[in-house]
Formats: sequence, structure tokens, C-alpha cells
Amino acid sequence: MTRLSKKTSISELIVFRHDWTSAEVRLILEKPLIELLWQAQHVHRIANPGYKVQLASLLSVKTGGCEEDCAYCPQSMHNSSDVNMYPELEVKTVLQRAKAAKDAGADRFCMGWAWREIREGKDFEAMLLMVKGVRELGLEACVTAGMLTDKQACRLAEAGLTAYNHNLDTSPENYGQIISTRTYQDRLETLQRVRAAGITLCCGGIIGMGESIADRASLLTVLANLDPHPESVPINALVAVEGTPLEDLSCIDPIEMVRMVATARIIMPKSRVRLSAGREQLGRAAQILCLQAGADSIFYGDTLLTTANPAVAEDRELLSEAGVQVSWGQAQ
Ligand code: SAM
Ligand code: DTB
Ligand code: SF4
Repeated sequence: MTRLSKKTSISELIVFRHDWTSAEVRLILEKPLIELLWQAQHVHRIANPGYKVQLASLLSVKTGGCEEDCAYCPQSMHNSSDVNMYPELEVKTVLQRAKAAKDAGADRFCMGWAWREIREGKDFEAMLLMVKGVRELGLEACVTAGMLTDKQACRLAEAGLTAYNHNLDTSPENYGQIISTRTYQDRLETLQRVRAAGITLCCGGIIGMGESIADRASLLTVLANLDPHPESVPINALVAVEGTPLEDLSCIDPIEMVRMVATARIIMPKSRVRLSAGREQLGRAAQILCLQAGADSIFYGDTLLTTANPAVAEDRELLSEAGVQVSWGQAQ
């Protein structure tokens, strides 16, 4: 545990490292809560002076029927969840939704496809038009659509894509319990392709899937050892959806989310830590603690991909009560 002597200066608490061990990260994750919060808040304020909380809006462009067998996901064809499989949304519809998100105050627009990987053809051409259109609205554009090739990553970069979301989801040790149809290595290679094309990385994971504290520390270690750190790190709490193998898991203790956020903040001082799925179950007080622990983004809008998110009015009230600065529609 970092002991603060009278001589320890606050700036010494901020380190940019890519050689963390899981044991070191676990020590942070399990610190006495008040000390953990104190340290995370100091790192955040010093690493990100004048920070603003970013509002990211999410839209499912292609919903359901995915070939992967992710145990948490209602969109997997291996699971029997009842998701509405609308036809893939058209470019015009997506851009109308992006404009509405901007008008509601979002400055990042994230689009999801329930795909194992991106395939060539009209759907990919439409994705490129959506990215271009979202950027022309003055919003950051993020896509999450599974694995991709180097060429597809370059074309997305040329279309102006700001970020590609591809999560590691859990630790390498626990991964086999959750997904069998693609490997951890596949995921790491996708992340490298995105980086090589010059697109920023949005990469995080999920807690509450029955993993141990060691697994959480291990996931955070892999994330922090990516060099550079992912620009955004979404931390999701499992939304246990009926019809998935994880449907009966109970909600995490909200403080566990606070600990994940604080640890991510400490070991990845400048990354945007996004409070992602599961906010409905967290409650107001824990969300405010997460903001204090260094979360500087939320998904904003009444739905995530297929599940509910807190209502916009509720979030506005929460952010105002927390007294954080928000970057209302300021992306360029
Ligand atoms: N198919 C693409 C992929 O897997 O990369 C993109 C969409 S996928 C739904 C994006 C991420 O959402 C997953 O990697 C996972 O971390 C998160 N997610 C999906 N279902 C979730 C659930 N029920 N609870 C929490 N997070 C979830
Ligand atoms: C991320 O890490 N969480 C978001 C976004 N990236 C794509 C998705 C959460 C999905 C939650 C379940 C659903 O709504 O289907
Ligand atoms: Fe498919 Fe993504 Fe869901 Fe896995 S998380 S089943 S890859 S949509």
C-alpha cells in the first residue's frame, strides 16, 4: 500500500506506467476505501485540470443475431433473450438520432453493430457514411462492431472515426468462462489494428459476472499495460438479462464499481473513465462517488444498446447535484 509520509508530494501519486503487475493493482483495488477515494481524486484533479464530464450517446444500428457466444449478451444468437431484431438502421435515421443526441447535449455518438466482425459490402459502406455524417455534425464518432481488418480500420480512420470500442470484458484467466467463440488474443490484435490506423481506443470491461477480485485486478492490469493507455475505458456492471447464462447473477455491491473506477483512474491517470452499463442499479449516491473517484464520462440517453439507461432528465439532475462541469455538445 502507498503510505503517505509528510514528504510525499501529491504529484508523486501520479504515474504513467505500462509495467503494472496484477498484485500491485490488487493492492490499490483493495485499499481502505477512503484512502482509495482520496488518491483517485487527487490523481484526477492533477492529471486532468479543468476536466469536464463527457456525455456519450449510444445507438444500436444492427441489433441481435450475433454469432459470438458472449455469456452476458442478450444479442448473441446462442442466448434466448427476447431482443427486437429490427432491420439494420439506415444512414438517414442514424444521423437524425445523432442530431437529436447533440441537441440533448451529447458530444460523442457511439454506434453499435451486433457483429462478430466487420464484413465488406453495403453495410460497411453505410457505416462509413454514418461516421462521416456524425463528424460533420461536430460530434465525436465511436463505432463498436467486433473484429476488423487493417484495411477496414484505415477506411474508418479516413472517414473521420474518433474512437473504436472493443472491450476485453474480463481477465485473461476468467475469459474462457464467458466467451468461447473468439480468444483474448483476437481481441488484443483488434486493438492493435485500431491503434495502427490512428484511431483512439475505447476499451474496458464488465464486473459482476462472477469473477474474483484477482480477475478484476488482472483486467485492469492488462488495460493499463497497453501502451499508450486506451483513451477511454468503459467500466460496465453486468446488466443480467433474461435468456443469458448470467441471468440469475445478483447485482454487485455499488462500492465495487466505485473501487474499479478509482483504480482505473489511478493507474490510467489521463484516460476517460466511462461509467457505462449498470448505472440504473447503482443508485445516485454510488454514481456520485464514482464521479468523485474519477469517472469523467457517462452514457447519456434512455437506452444503451438493448437495455435501459437512466432517463436524460434524471441524469441532468444527477450531474447538477454532483456539481461537475459537463462538456455539453463541445466536441469538434
Ligand atoms: N459486437 C461488438 C463487440 O462485442 O465488440 C460490439 C457490441 S458489444 C454489445 C459491446 C460491449 O457491450 C461488450 O463488449 C460488453 O462489454 C458490453 N455489454 C454487452 N452486454 C452487456 C451486459 N448485459 N451488461 C454489461 N455490459 C454489456
Ligand atoms: C460499453 O463498454 N458498454 C456499452 C458500449 N460499450 C457499446 C454497451 C453496453 C451494453 C449493455 C447491454 C445492452 O444494452 O444490450
Ligand atoms: Fe456479439 Fe458483441 Fe454481444 Fe458478443 S458482445 S454477442 S460480439 S454483440
